[in-house]
Amino acid sequence: MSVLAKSSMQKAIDLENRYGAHNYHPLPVVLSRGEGVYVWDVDGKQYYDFLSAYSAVNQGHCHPKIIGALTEQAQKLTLTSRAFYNDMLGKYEKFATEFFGFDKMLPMNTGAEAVETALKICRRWAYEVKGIAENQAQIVVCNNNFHGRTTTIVSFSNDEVARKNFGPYTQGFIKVEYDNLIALEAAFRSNPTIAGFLVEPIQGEAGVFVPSEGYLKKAKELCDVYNILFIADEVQTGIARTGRLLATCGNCNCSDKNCSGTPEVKPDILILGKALSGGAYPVSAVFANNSIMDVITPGSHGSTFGGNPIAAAVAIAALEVVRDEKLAENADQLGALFRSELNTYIESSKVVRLVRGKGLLNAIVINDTEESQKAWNICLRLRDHGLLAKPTHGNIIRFAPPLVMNEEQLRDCVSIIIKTLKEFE
Ligand code: IF1
Repeated sequence: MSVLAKSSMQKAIDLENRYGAHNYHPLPVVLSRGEGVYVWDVDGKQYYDFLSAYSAVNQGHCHPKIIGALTEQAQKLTLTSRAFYNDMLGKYEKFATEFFGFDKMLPMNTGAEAVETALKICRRWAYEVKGIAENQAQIVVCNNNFHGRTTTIVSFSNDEVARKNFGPYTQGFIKVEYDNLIALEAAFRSNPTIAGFLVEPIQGEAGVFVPSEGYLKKAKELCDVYNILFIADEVQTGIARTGRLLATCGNCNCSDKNCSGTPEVKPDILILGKALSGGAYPVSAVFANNSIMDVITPGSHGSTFGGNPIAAAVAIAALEVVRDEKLAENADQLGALFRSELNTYIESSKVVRLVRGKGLLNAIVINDTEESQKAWNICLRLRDHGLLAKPTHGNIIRFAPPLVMNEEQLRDCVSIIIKTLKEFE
């Protein structure tokens, strides 16, 4: 290669810049392969993946069982649409509803679509079951929420970057402060047309904000008192990420040893995406019991790809991996180790204010302003040292590795992170 020739990394970046819409600002690294907790760039350099595609790759990159199910199904039947039955969807629906402990599910593809689906189910339920007058139903959401990118979802976002100039906005949403039961009850009490409460069990984009102990449980109790549906968006927190099968961990029939004893909350509507496929395919779903899900009738909702045979085969395999490899338990143990090791470092750190999170969904807060470049610069150095993470806001770095990590790898990662932070002290 001549000295003037561009690196293959720069070529790949140039192509995206030239031909792709500029809706992202990626870290400058170009990946071409992944396996387990590792990814490799086009020059063959190996990294620990500490983003896991925003918690979609909980089962690790290219898990052989999931890829096996994908390729096997891809050679038999890929898509029928829902105009006909296929021989995989029913199997998947039985498996997944038993796995999470609900009567029924509605399969979609992306997280945002599943959120939209939940909102539609909730509104129908408001009119047809709760008896709210036509077009009056309100859904309560939280400040600093992140639920996706559709026009309705950005309508109730308060992130100006995600929302600005995408109006006119969808009506029917009331915002309350997250982790504030007084504000929640005040909203419920003052408005008889509220049909649902949509909430992230941990706010991811807001900076891995874990609510106070008991918040979700009490919020669900309030929902029961006011006959309001508790809608849990577990697109990011679900599927073992936070050390439990679900962060709300209702009394699902899962084999998670942490789950059976102390169920926290059973949502009325559960939204899953991302790791439902282990990152191999876009698969999302909404779960509810019959009294709610039966408001959906033929023609009222759907999707060409939702519930396709590949998605069904991939999702069954992805959930079996979570169960068989005890990923919730592993995330719980490694997460505790991660926070304890970082807390020890933080005691004498000027750069890091705190570490917070649950299971393997964690973040550190950098001692600088939200507008500062420090978190970004730290991520660049982490990359140089073989670990990929991304800032959320200017001063928060999210750490969410695949859950198939082992203790030795985690300790290696902690030492990379601490070594890097020391360069900024
Ligand atoms: C992007 C964040 C993570 C989600 C919850 C629904 C969706 C998401 C709780 C929509 C998606 C993503 C999408 C990604 C960035 C990302 C993200 F930083 F914005 F907040 F994960 F932390 N509910 N989260 O977190 O799912 O339609 O994307 O499949 O660039 O938008 P989707």
